[in-house]
Amino acid sequence: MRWTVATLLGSALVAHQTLAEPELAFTVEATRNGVPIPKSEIKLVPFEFGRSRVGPGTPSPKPNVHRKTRRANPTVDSANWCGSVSTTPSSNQIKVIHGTFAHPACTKRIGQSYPQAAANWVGIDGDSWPSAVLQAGTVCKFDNSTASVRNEAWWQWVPSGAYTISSMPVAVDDWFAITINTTSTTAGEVTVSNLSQGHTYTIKISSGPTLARVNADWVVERPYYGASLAGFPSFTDVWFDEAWTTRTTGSGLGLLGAKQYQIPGLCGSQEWGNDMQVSWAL
Ligand SMILES: *[C@@H]1O[C@H](CO)[C@@H](O)[C@H](O)[C@H]1NC(C)=O
Ligand SMILES: *[C@@H]1O[C@H](CO)[C@@H](O)[C@H](O)[C@H]1NC(C)=O
Ligand SMILES: CC(=O)N[C@H]1CO[C@H](CO)[C@@H](O)[C@@H]1O
Repeated sequence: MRWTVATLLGSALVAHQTLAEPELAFTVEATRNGVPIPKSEIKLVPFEFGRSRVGPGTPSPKPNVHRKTRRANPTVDSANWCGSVSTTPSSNQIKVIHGTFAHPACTKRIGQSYPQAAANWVGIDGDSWPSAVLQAGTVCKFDNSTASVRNEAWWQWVPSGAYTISSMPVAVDDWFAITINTTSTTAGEVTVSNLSQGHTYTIKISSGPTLARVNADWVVERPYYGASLAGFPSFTDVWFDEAWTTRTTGSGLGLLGAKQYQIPGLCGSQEWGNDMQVSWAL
């Protein structure tokens, strides 16, 4: 199955009037326990994320007293990202990034507006390279004050629109593995797997917005819907494990010493060796 901006993004374009939609061409394959899922059963739908690059924030002048850092990582406040970013020089780019996490249980947060959403993802760029982000993960959403939670898998190559992988069911505590394997700054393969159940979706993108491949991201995000930030729900701690990258030369990047983004009053993260905990209570 093959979609292009012209065929699939028609409705997304309406929701993303503030964003240019560069050419995005991709195909999708899926398996369950190694057996191909028929193309007729593979469903992706545009999802109204706005942008996922990191929002405005200022460097924290001093450590947040509420953040029980195991390591003395640099911290930065953000409007929308909670988690870790490791950065590599442009002379030694990231090729593959990987991470695992369990999809959290989300609950509506009193005092936050609707929709509320929290997105857990692994991705490349969006920090020191703000022009593009290639990312994939899961999200919990409360559409409005009466709707119950929806848990979904998704991927996005910002600034193109996001896609919900609506045929991939997601349940609380399901373990997900994300691998993004770029073959160039404009092409790559995104793999989203529910480890125990054996669902694997592979999205092969032959053309996307240009990455710099300098930021490795493991993030829980307060997404934008159109131009507005979603409300941010509460969620059980998200632990990113098996965090690694490969690079053009030498060893890859992990979480050690990574910059920690936090959303003041809404969530924080801390590194524990090469694992990272994101908590709404930090
Ligand atoms: C909120 O949810 C209710 C019930 O599901 C629905 O009827 C209504 O249209 C929704 N409102 C908005 C603004 O999405
Ligand atoms: C990434 O893709 C390349 C080229 O297809 C392949 O040789 C390599 O094994 C892949 N790496 C991972 C970690 O999937
Ligand atoms: C949707 C789906 O297939 N979910 C499965 C993911 O893996 C867990 C085990 O961790 C299963 O319980 C889920 O059914």
